[in-house]
Amino acid sequence: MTRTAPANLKSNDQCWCGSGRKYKRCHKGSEGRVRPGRVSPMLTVPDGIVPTDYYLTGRPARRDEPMVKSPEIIEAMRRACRIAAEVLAVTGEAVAPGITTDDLDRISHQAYIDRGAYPSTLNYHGYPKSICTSVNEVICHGIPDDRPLEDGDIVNIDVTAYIGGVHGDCNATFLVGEVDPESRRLVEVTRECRDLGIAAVKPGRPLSDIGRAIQGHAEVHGYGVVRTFVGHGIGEQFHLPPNVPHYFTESASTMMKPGMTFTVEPMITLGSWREKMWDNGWTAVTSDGRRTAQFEHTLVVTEDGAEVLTEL
Ligand code: EYF
Ligand code: CO
Ligand code: CO
Repeated sequence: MTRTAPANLKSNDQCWCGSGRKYKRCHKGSEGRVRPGRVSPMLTVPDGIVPTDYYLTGRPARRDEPMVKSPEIIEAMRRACRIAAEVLAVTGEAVAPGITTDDLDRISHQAYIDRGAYPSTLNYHGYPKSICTSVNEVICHGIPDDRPLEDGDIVNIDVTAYIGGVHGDCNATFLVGEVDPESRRLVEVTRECRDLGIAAVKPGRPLSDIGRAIQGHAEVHGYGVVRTFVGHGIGEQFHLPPNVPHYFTESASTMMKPGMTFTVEPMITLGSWREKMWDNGWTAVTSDGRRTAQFEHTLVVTEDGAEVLTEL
């Protein structure tokens, strides 16, 4: 199927995509953008895997959980985070033109199971897949579907593993074939933003130091920082306090303490940092259709900085 308009197509002509609608009411202005594809049925996990409390219901139970974790929980998180990092590496190795994001989901699903872990996103608030795959202008929560990756795309793969009663969360943006220099630079600087954010982690300092470091580096390069989606506390639950903004705000006044575990996962944009949502209710894309990239680690605050738990 062609993905572009014939050069002489007029606004009131029938759209090239076969929808039967006028071109101006259908694809005009959105050529080259990612569109939702077909989503395959939800996968299951075998009996040997200990699932989360939401596997069957889609509703995580909310429990009180301290931001500062016990040494036992931190040790369990080291294992969950290592597995998440391995699943990310295995899935990332499969990225190539022609593979669908649904194929990547199946590869990751098997990789979690091979390591005894449950894919934390599976049925989390009803989310239907074992990873998120966010292509080009998709900021986050792209649902794997039947769209084949194209030469020149960038794709973020977000992996979270649940094992031993705790979660580990990480993501990376991968290049598909030959990628243009502007997108390659975006991906490189986004990784630097994540790493500068982590370098700002210090006990006795406010969480706002992290966003200050990230926003400063992004803006030097003329990039935007997404505000709606933030890093999060993580442990026995996938998401819990504190929120970790990737832009500077005085409201991020929680002081970092040794034993706190949270993610740093900046989403950096070539253009506008504002998002809009797809009709599927999950997927956020940039409001201007320009590309965006993301990198994520889970870390624990130490006596003098941070220990990154999702590094291989
Ligand atoms: C209820 C979801 C719920 N949320 C966060 C749930 O932290 C994450 N990545 O680093 C992360 C991943 C996922 C996630 C996957 C699914 N969800 C998403 C969007 C809307 C929503 O409403
Ligand atoms: Co993640
Ligand atoms: Co996360």
